Amino acid sequence: MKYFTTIFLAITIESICFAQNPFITHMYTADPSARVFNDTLYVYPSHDPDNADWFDMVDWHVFSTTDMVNWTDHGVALDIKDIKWAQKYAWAPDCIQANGKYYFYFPTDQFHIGVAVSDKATGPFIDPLGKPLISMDTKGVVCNRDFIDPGVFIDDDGQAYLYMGQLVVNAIKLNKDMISYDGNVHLLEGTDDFFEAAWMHKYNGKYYLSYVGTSGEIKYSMSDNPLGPFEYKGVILEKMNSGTNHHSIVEYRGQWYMFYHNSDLYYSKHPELDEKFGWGHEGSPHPFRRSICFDKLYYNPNGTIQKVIPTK
Ligand code: FUB
Repeated sequence: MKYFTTIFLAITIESICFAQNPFITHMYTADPSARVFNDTLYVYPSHDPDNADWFDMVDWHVFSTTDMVNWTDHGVALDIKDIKWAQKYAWAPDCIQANGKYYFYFPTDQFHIGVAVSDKATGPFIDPLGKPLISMDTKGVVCNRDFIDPGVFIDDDGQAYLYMGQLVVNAIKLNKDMISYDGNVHLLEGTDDFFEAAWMHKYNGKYYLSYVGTSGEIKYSMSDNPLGPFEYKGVILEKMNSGTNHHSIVEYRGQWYMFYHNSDLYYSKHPELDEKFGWGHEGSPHPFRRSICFDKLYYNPNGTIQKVIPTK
């Protein structure tokens, strides 16, 4: 009995300590790319406008924490109006540290991927190229839907990779300058029902390509090589109530986390149905006013990933 009471208390304390979701509540956010720079955890999400009825996002904010409880909103780090070649759709970004700078990769217009640079993790980020880094019509790219969702990864040997695309994972090897690439586009094999949101991370020498499948779950495949071929391993997170999902996986101070989004913030503010579209209750998700969440992620001894249990 004492044993079960101890387990129950441990689970209860864990749930209370991590009853943090959604963790940004003053604005709608989605597509969280979490990164650790200099012992601070930063999150680079999309920003869904308060009155959004479509993915009509115009800017990107940066958030940070050092305790996974208190979050700082550093404000707008980049605005679509400051990218002269882009028209619209400030969708899912990512950011990485290299060469003593921070490189912010972002999609626009549903078919371009750009890069902007800053001396600080929180921006402001400046577009150094004056043009996209790569686009849907670039030689070698395969994309018959949107060309979106850049996810960046730097391997232990210093080689940087950028993954992107919808329905097909396109990957490029970035040059040392992080704002150009070697000219080749690689198409990754070994996903199951890949839709979007490719995210690469490494654990115990293995490469983990996680992504959103066409049915909305977050799935993953593993390989011994960052360009594959990969082997499908399973589902990490079941479909959320937000229509889309988009995640990242990161280690911070010895604990692994998965970041993702749902529509719980909208539900908490609007228990009634949205008159125009009928969104606003559990069975009818609001796809354009999303909220970012995180939960702990655990590996099995053989390196496979345990399913993440979303906390409220
Ligand atoms: O936020 C706009 C789009 O929705 C993202 O690019 C996708 O990953 C999905 O979350």
